[in-house]
Amino acid sequence: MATKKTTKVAVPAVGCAEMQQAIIDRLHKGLGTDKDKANNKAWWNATCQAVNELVFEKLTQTHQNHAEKDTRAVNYLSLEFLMGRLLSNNLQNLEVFDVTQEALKGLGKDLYEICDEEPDMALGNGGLGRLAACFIDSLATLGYPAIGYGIHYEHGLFKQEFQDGRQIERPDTWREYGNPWEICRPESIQFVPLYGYVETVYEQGKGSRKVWHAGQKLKGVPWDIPIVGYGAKTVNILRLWESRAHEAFDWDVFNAGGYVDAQTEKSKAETISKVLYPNDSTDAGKELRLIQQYFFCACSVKDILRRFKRANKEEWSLLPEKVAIQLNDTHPTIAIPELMRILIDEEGLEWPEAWEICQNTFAYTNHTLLPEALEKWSVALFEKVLPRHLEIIYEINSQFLTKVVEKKWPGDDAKKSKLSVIEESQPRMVRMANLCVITAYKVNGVAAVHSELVKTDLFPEFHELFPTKLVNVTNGVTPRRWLKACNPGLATLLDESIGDDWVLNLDKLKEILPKATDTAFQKRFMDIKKENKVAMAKIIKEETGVDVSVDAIFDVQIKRLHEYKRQQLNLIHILTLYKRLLEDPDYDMVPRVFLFGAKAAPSYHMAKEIIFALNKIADKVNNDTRINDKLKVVFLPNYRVSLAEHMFPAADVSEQISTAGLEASGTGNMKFSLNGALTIGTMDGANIEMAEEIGAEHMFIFGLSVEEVKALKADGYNPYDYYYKNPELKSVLDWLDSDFFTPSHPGLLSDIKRSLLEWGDEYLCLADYESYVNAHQAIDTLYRDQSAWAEKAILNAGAMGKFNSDRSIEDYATKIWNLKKFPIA
Ligand code: 26V
Repeated sequence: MATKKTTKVAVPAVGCAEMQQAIIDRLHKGLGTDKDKANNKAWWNATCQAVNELVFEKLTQTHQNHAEKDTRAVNYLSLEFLMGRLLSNNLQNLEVFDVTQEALKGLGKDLYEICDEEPDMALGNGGLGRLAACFIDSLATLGYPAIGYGIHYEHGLFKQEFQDGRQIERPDTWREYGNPWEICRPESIQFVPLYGYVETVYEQGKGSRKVWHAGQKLKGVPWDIPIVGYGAKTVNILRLWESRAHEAFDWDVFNAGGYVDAQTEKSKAETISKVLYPNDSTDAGKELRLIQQYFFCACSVKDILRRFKRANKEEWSLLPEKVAIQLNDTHPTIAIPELMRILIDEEGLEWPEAWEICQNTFAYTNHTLLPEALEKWSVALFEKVLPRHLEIIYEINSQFLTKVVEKKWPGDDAKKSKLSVIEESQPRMVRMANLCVITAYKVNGVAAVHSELVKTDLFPEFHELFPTKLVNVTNGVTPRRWLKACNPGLATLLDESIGDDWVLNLDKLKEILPKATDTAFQKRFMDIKKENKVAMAKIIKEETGVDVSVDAIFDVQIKRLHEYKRQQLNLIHILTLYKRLLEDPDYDMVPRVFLFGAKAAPSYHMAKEIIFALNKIADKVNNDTRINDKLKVVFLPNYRVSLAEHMFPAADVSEQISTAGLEASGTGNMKFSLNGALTIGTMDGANIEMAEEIGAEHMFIFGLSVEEVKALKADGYNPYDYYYKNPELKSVLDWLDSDFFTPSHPGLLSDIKRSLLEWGDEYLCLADYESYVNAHQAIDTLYRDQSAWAEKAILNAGAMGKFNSDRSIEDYATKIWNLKKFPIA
């Protein structure tokens, strides 16, 4: 095979001996231990500290560079940053991975084992949080001035265990023993008012002004996590706020003899940043979650304004030139009335000027069309917790309805009530998405089809009012983590074949397309996949005790558990295969391993039932000697970023099977293809754009399109039509009522059948079933021809250039942020 010379040799900032010395030094001077006594955790900690010495220098340089040039920066406000582990990523991005591996090897340590000691930073639920993490990697890599703002949760997303197949949630304790990556910045502490009342103060000659007398104050302590761009030309920060009690308040109570009361106040205050909400469930906690949102927005806005004032004094009209604030979903919407409040109540601006500034500062990303996912807060709760903000929201709304809506649709009360920030329901509610769309200068969806649906279905009237406001920025993933770091075998093959600059320019991957039919390249590609499957099989054995053959097709569905993502459709297909095997032991199929990873929101009953059913089916299938190991089902517990890093590279088949129109984008779909898996998927979210890039003929596309879904729903969908028409479907659904999978407990899996029949099958699983089964048959047929399979796998990976988060960030920078690069070197 012709190999290309690498275009760039990474020049490590340190040599092997130097790195060894740095690690040993940190063991001695940082941790008070030595190489003979230290356990792997201590080695991990010492290695992180050694890496930090390189990081902090770059961090300071970046900071000075941005301050000197008074650069425009983007502030990415997000309740979630699903970072995963940082050591291996930082080593990669500093281009010292190999040298550190060598250094540790010389000290008798394996770098991969050391990296495995790191707890995941699981400060997010799923796609939205991981996207934020990919974006801050890309922002730093591209040299853009940017800060990520979020919450320093004490407990990230819960740890998932299974007990008798059922999900049990345990607290996540990622920083129980400290975290070497974070730096506390007491010099940038902020104070956040809450509760209380608003007084209107009249001043002679000046008119009136509002004074908010808060009933409580929280202290926000910032923790900075350096974000190292690839090549280390920029190190930005992720600033996470931790809530503490305001000492002054504590001391008053304390001095009055109320030590115990003071402790209660303290622990109440600390509750605010205690735990990440599993926010994809409908009954997310109310008051605490609102306070969380306000707490982090208030700290962040104050921090942004402090920096602005340092460079620009009180030239407030310059704010939109210097500052862009991106709202990651509606969760940080409260930053809008907070900025208005500060400009008007504290800085003395008049309403029109403050409103102009706000409208030119905020942009908002929508991540879902699901109506139940659009945030609303009761007016009464707002009034209690944030009385001044409610007044401001009323005023924004009133001006919008009278000046904008009334002008466009005079006398049309229906339009007003639909577009109003206040929903006149019982109880009255504040609609956060409406406030975002009214204020933001740009609103974006996250994939082409999603952004179109935002215009046509979600906000059609807003689109009429503001025809240039709604735009698309298709999501992407960072190739540093999701290819270079997690799949070193494939990364090396790429380096050797097309040079190593694909890491920064993923479009380069298309240079492998001509090699798709090259048998030697195919063999290397498939050998790497096999090695990754061997590694995954080992993890499966360790985690679940199940033996799987690496000659089987690894068919993987990893994502949050939600009915719209349709893990239950995958389940009924598995039952179909199992039934065929039981009815005909010679049934001809390529052995298949179905792998799942998913957490269900703790209060989401059906999602938990689906996990339970899959685990019960797995028990039965994996121990059934009649089927000759042709079928295995494995549900890996505690799906998380670090597990995903093993699963994407080992997958043959990627399940992207949401009901068309419901998955805003998906980003796992991109990670799979990038690592050479073939997609079985609906024409939904980013799958559609992937099909454009790859060629739909190199994917297994099935099911109803967005238009067909709409038409079927409009016609009145009846799942029984499909149940009675397809005897195989009927028999697998009826199977769920038996005690076959839950011996002597019939009916334990019946809710799944009920949801698909009696309860109306909201997500159209039965309508798509036949087409899904056929697509799986096509997978089976293709896999028998390993060369044809390899060809398609290579065509998939080679076509992923577009789905680089660097491209997404360049799109944001040009279409929304108007941001310039300022790398330090
Ligand atoms: C929230 C809720 C809350 C109420 C119950 C149902 C439900 C379902 C989903 C959600 C999550 C909404 C926000 C979100 O995580 N969206 C994801 O964002 C990803 C990054 O843009 C995108 O790839 C996923 O398609 C999208 O689901």
